[in-house]
Amino acid sequence: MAANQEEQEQEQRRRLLAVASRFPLPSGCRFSYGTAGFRADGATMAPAVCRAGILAALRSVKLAGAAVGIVITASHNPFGDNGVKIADPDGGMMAQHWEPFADALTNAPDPDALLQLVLQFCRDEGIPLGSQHTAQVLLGRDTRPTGAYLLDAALQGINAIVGACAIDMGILTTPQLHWMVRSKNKGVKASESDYFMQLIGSFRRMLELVPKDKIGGEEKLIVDGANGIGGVKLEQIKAELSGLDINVRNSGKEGEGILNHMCGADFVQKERVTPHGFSSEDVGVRCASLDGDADRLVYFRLPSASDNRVDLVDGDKILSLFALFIREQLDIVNNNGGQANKSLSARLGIVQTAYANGASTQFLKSLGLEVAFTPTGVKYLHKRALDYDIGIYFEANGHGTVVFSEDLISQLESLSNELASQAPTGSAQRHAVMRLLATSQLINQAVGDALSGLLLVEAILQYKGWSFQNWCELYSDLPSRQLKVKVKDRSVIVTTDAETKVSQPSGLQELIDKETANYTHGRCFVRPSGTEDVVRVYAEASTQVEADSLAKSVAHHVERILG
Ligand code: 16G
Ligand code: MG
Repeated sequence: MAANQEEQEQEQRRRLLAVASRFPLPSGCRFSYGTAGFRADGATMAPAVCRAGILAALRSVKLAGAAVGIVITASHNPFGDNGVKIADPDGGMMAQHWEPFADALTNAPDPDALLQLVLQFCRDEGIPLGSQHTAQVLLGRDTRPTGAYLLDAALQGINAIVGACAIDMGILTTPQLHWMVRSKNKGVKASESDYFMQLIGSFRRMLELVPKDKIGGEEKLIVDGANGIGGVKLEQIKAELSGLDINVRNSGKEGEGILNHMCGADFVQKERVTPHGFSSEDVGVRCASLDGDADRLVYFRLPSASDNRVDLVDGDKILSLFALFIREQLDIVNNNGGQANKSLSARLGIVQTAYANGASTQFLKSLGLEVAFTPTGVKYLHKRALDYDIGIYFEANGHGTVVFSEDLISQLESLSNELASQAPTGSAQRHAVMRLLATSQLINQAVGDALSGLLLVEAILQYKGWSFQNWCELYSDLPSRQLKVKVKDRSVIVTTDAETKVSQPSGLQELIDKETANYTHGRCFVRPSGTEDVVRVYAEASTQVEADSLAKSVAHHVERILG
């Protein structure tokens, strides 16, 4: 072994031991890389965040120096919590097969155990530790008070890997950081102003393509920013968005309220009431709500001044609007009144989870669309959506996006060029192609992004000349109920078929089937939560009373069997 290489390996060991002793794991502390990374009380997170820094740098070394991302946020969770998750070079979630190592690394009890784990893992994975290599990690954090201190822990973790370079991208929404990682690895401009320019520019192009007879709809929109980073960013870009009058509430400014407290997409979707900062003066106005790190989006409207209950448009209905629009554009491209001489072969697919309201699935199927199901969690939905030329996925909670295959984008680009020379015959077709291209630019294809999703919703509503009411009327949600059951050990429940069936403990699925059979349009499933120590029960039926009663009786069975 060359003397230089040996020195570097020693240096590598020394750095890992040193950083691990600076961030000891408090005794009794255990972290698990769940559906959304590591999450806990912000004050206890430094050891986990430091180790996530080591992990991200190793991931980048493994992937030949491609940029990897770290986001420090606890999303919709309370202000005192914090968390960390890693973005892979394509801007998506870290590959799942690294999660067991993430857990082991984070729970390594002492510096020597940590060093041995890293060395063993690097041998197993063929990671050239300590020799000539590079690694780069982009970091972003939200507005939480523990953010700066945790950022420092992450930087120390990254710098513990020889050759790694950390780039602090600042205070960002989660999807901005994912977008930057993706862009950087594609070799395109990846700064925050590039992100803003892409959103603003493609939104403008979408509005330019609105048919003239549709112009002049409901331009006013009130946005609940959850007192988080999404509100701050929206304030920054709203002046540049002509054709839309946005008023941001819970914008994160001093004195407006507490992050995620009585506001935000999670609150509105679960409680179905207006967030803090809204009043009877807002009756009838179209409103949207972001979560604390702006990767979830829901819409709502206050129908009457007599109470604060809202009409909710959740992720399922956002998905339905996107699917309808994209399907329509593809039809124009391929049909164009029978005159089409160029056509596009595009497989359009929808991905949902068991939480999707049954009425939305039925609506999508009635459009002739293929609907696939995956377990809960963005990493599963996103991966499945990549199987299509255009894959649209959403969770009911408002997290989702649209992904386009590279092949389809190049087909669209060449079709757009060809049709340009055939105007005016090709113009309707060409406009549809341009709308699809603008959509692929406007939507954040790395991950669900409330800001880009909101602009796409607004552009589509204007294109269709639709009011909020028209959108609500796409279909009527089936009444549903969600319950949580506290049990001794939630891992006893094992599910299959995208969480729609229980395979263990035996006998439970038969009981669920028996209860469900008592209700018209009854549907019910149970699953262990990935983020809380509870079992979740979801039930749907044709009336609210029936949905409540189905959920309650199944929850009783779960309680009795798992105690
Ligand atoms: C996390 C997931 C979200 C999922 C939720 C389910 C990401 C980025 N977030 O927030 O997709 O809906 O967990 O929580 O993947 P649960 O397992 O407690 O029901
Ligand atoms: Mg979030």
